[in-house]
Amino acid sequence: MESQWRKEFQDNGFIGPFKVYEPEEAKQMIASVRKQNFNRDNILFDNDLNYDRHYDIPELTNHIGHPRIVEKLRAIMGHDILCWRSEFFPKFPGTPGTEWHQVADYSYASGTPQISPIENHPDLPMDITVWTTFTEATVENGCLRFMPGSHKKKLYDESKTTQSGRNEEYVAVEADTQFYGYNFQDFRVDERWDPEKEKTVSMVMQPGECVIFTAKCCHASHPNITKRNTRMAIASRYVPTFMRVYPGQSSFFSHGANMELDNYGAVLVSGEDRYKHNTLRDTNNLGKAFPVFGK
Ligand SMILES: O=C(O)CCC(=O)C(=O)O
Repeated sequence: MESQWRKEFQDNGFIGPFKVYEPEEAKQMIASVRKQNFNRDNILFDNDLNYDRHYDIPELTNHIGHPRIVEKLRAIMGHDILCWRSEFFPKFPGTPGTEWHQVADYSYASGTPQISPIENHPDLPMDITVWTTFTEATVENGCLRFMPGSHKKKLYDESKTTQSGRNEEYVAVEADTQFYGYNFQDFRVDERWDPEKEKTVSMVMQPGECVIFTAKCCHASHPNITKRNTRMAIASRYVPTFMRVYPGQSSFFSHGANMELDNYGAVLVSGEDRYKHNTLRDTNNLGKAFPVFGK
């Protein structure tokens, strides 16, 4: 099974969907997360972006290290794994689809890489996203789309300059652009290239399922054309321990918000950290321990 996951991931750039939670459990979980979202007392980054709520919402403290997620990550990225970020991805009725994008080091956000390798491991992905939906994700309410195999080509260049998003004041999510304040098409290597002409896959998913992908695989989502059916997902992002997270940075800017890194630490969800070049946290902001696979 492990080698099958690895092969499929290497070929396509994504695998799934996989069940993490029963649908009913997922729906209850997201109802509780949404309620706790209003309590900002123990939040890590006090802004509207909802990055890294695994530090103050206990369900998400457990979610990022869920054994059904980590067993698959171990198959494709080795055993020493850090969770370096989580993000909320709601898609509300009537909102546009997320535009096609391809991300290697997240420098599109401010011009500075947010992750960087200290060693060359061509066989291992440098960053993996696990996107778990807590509602149905359908073509009508905005499920994800992938371009199989596109992680092997550089179709977007994050180091290009852009007029939108970078260092701008807060831009309400999805107000103006289809990439949360940025125009990702500005980063296309070939400005004549039209992603809609490529072969794509729509990832229809049940509540409680996850899809695992490298952000180097071009991905997007459909618009939510429903009247009252919100799609709600949480992405958790992982790197092997040889990656440096926010290298040399005490804060970073992304999607209109500034994040101070004073209390930030990546979370070891599996294996060991032999490198010690990242600050780690083993408890959340409520003093609860993060789960580590097999312990
Ligand atoms: O949820 C979406 O629409 C986009 C998600 C995404 O781009 C990501 O998780 O990297």
